[in-house]
Amino acid sequence: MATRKSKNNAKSANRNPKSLVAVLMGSKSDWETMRATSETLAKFGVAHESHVMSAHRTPAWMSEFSAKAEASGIEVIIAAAGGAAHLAGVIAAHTTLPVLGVPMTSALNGLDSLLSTVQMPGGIPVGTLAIGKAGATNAALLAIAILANSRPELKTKLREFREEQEAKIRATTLD
Ligand code: RP5
Repeated sequence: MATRKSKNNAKSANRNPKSLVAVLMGSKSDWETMRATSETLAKFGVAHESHVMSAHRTPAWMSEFSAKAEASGIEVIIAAAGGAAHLAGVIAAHTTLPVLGVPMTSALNGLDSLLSTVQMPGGIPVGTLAIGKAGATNAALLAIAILANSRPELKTKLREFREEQEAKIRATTLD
């Protein structure tokens, strides 16, 4: 018990009191993909924190973190998992904050992760993004869009980002 407590305290030290978004993932193996979430949030200047946190390997910590997230200033939780991907759904059960799920690629090419994340029974929503890196990037953009409802500066940055994408496509030439 003492060991578990000291581990949790060590994890608490990694908390950023300014975080608006928590990026959680079931395994370090998800980080290669979820780095895109963190990088996108950073590009928009959104304070966030990323943790490996598992619904089945650290259930107590996951429950505590998600139950206390809102009180600690978090406004959106992004949860990524692969396989029998219950992380986002279980987190959503502990909070009324918006929870965005990102299905990781897996032994079944992410289809198991997608269905496990997206098929929440009515009542406890998880906004589910695409499998893999596209979903990781879009989870950050959707979190930013949620935050932008009350932050005009973020809305401006989002509009500029859309304009950049449009300019790139319009400038595209083919051989
Ligand atoms: C899930 O199982 C994780 O989210 C990860 O996508 C998958 C495999 O985990 P590892 O075996 O790589 O730790 O819990």
